[in-house]
Amino acid sequence: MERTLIIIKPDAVQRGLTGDIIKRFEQRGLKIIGMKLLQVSRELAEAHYDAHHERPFFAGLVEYIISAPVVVMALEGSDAIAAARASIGATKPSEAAAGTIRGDYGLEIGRNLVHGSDSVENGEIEIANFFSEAELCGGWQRDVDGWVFE
Ligand code: DAT
Ligand code: MG
Repeated sequence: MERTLIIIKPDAVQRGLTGDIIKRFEQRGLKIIGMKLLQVSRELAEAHYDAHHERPFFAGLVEYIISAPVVVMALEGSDAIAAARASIGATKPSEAAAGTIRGDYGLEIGRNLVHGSDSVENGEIEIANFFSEAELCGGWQRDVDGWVFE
């Protein structure tokens, strides 16, 4: 089982898309093991996007992610990293396939609605950055698991 960190970004929360976005991951079969609404601090935003520190868009990216509350989710499932990123769509929403979150709701790269971890290792790191162990329900048995996972 893999784990991925999903961030429903400020634009999606402000636009009232939170419920629809959660629903897409849920109906895909990914299991929610942590979820909360929070205002991201500048320190946490800079740590989360540290890989992009040298990029020209870094400052704007940090301002965007701290501009309003976000909903963060830790999701678990087989191939959770790839499955979640496929549901999210291409980084640039104008190029994202219809049917993906970005392809259905976005146009611009700086308003691309959702984050999903890009590797198993980063998923674990990012979840630990956003959630304490006590906030995660890691071992919970979902009654439909046998109908989603082989
Ligand atoms: P993704 O969010 O699809 O994993 P990423 O990790 O490459 O994409 O970049 C993180 C975020 O940074 C992305 O969601 C939007 C922003 N970003 C990436 N490339 C950008 C660019 N060329 N111009 C402006 N913002 C960019
Ligand atoms: Mg990324």
